[in-house]
Amino acid sequence: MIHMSRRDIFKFTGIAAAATATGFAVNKIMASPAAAPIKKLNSALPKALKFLPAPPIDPALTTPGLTPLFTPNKDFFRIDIGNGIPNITLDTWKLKIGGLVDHPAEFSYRELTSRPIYELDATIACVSNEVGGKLAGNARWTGISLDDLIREAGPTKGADQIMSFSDDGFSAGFPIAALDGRGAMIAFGMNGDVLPLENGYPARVIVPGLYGYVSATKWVNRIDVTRFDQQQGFWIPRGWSAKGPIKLQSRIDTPQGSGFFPSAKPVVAGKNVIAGVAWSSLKSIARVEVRVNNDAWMSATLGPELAATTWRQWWIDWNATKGKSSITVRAIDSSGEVQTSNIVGTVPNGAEGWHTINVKVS
Ligand SMILES: Nc1nc2c(c(=O)[nH]1)N[C@H]1C(S)=C(S)[C@@H](COP(=O)(O)O)O[C@H]1N2
Ligand SMILES: [Mo]
Repeated sequence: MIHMSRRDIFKFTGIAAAATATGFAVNKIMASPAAAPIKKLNSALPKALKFLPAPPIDPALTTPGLTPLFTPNKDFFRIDIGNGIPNITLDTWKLKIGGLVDHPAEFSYRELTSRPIYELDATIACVSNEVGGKLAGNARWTGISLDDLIREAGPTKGADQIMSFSDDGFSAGFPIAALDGRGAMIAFGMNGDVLPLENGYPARVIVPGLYGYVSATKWVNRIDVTRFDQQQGFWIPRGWSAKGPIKLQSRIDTPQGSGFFPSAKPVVAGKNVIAGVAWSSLKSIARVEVRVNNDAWMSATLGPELAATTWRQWWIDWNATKGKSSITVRAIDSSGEVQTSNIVGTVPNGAEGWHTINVKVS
């Protein structure tokens, strides 16, 4: 199993993304034919039939350093296998549904977007996210029901996997059992805008509760109903698990640990706030606990819950005393599962362990 390849690719992608941010790669993308329909579409995100309620006031507005409830599209993490963004023109783009089905089908963008559209709040995460890492984001997605599309296609007996494909060479497979009403969708929109090119324009798969590498195909153009024992998604032969439910994780956003961030904002003795986010697969975050040094665990205040499958912000006051302190967080889900302290690496199915930061208080 080649574990490093994924990591290397991510590094590469990170560099590519950074280059984009500085404008280096942007010209190339903008010059491609795909750029034209993007502009046209930006004013024409199909309207949802079913809107979610307006989001609550974001606690991040009053807690400096806390991750926003919704991740702005421009700040959303980005993970690609490094083959670039397929050159897609909306007029010719099609989504094909096939494989082990009675009624294979093919849809144009117009056909897909004239189906009932709804909104979904979901946090997506990368299996490569280290404990305390930033490879997770929360968005209000706009799209159509994947459950319905596949039901209409009529999976044949024995089929157990939904495989999606894109022209960059990526593919991802997840259990057909996840089409259980949790809201799996073909998404066209993200946080009120047409999907950004980087995040899968014109359409991507979103399945709440599953890591991106098994589900969240961007620039999707084909979905096959298959079997796990016959077909594998891109990352599976490269050392990653065939099944990838998101693990229970929590992260401290503020203060910043002095180890990771040499330039971390200094912590001044006295009243401070410790804050961050916590998320799980399909269960609500019921409690978040924080421990300073070897003191007792304290329960943090939880932010609003958008859905069981979105992250939850948390925060707690901290009266910091001069010297070095270590701060640890752990989450407890609605079934009572306590995030484990056992340290597990990202390979093969996601990191485990508590996020601890060390801060110097002066
Ligand atoms: N076509 C395509 N889709 C993809 C990928 C990819 O490399 N190519 N990466 C996947 C992985 S590993 C993750 S974690 C998510 C990340 O989605 P984002 O880049 O929108 O954050 O996209 C998934 N979909
Ligand atoms: Mo990922």
